[in-house]
Amino acid sequence: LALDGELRSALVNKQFRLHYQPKVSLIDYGLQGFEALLRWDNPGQGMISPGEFIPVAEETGFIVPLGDWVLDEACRQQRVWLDQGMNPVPVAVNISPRHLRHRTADDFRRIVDRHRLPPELIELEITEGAVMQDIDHAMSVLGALKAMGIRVAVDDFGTGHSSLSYLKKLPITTLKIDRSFINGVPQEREDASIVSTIIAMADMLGLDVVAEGVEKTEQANFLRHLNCTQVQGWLTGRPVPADTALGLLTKRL
Ligand code: G
Ligand code: G
Ligand code: NA
Ligand code: MN
Repeated sequence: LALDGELRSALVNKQFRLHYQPKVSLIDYGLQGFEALLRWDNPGQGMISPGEFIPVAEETGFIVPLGDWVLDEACRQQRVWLDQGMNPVPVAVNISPRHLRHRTADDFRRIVDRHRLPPELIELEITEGAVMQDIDHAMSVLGALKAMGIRVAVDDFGTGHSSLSYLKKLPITTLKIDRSFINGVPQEREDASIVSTIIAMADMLGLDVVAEGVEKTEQANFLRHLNCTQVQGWLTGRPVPADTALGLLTKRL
């Protein structure tokens, strides 16, 4: 594939960037964390969205070095913010299914350690589908990550048919409710029921819950009513470059 070669050159030529989208508290709108989102700053075509190249990278295997770069870059940025005296919040990176299959918890840990970061300041977002694809590997990697203190979120929750018996055993810290459900809230009765059930279940399992794709005030109000603690979406902040994200952080006292 021609695109695979272009992606490999883009990595060598330092054309990838991370943007950071805030996760905020529904209680006081305070900053709770960032999700790092990949962008390709293509000299001819401008910023290219990962939706256009992640599937190819996943297919060719380039996602493994690219995913390592994403984690390394997020850790490097987190270290810069700490050194600037900022009050830290966890930074989450997306780990694709193939990347997860090809790496161990120690591989991820080495990258975090290279930047001398407290592990709880890094979170890995793993899709429900990736976990279910290879349950045994996922269980062992997530278990080891949890023992190290690295946070783990299940992304796009509700779309990947995970069995509740696995969910109970999965060593994770957070559920992220897929934005397809948030989209219909509060009008669509089915979506409202699903969202309220996921929030109640997360609470019973002792997990944090983040609602993704929140665009409207009515959605935030509905979620607050259900005691959902965190939201991420255009309502509370779009993905922004690191220098803009810095403005959302506060200085340590
Ligand atoms: O930002 P945007 O909506 O264009 O992202 C499209 C998709 O790409 C989303 O599903 C998002 O999770 C995924 N994505 C964004 N950044 C990364 C990344 O660094 N690694 C992986 N594996 N997926 C990413
Ligand atoms: O698959 P994942 O959940 O990681 O997807 C994250 C993607 O969702 C990001 O690329 C981001 O650009 C996009 N996104 C974030 N907030 C919103 C939102 O409020 N509405 C929509 N439509 N997309 C969003
Ligand atoms: Na994600
Ligand atoms: Mn998601």
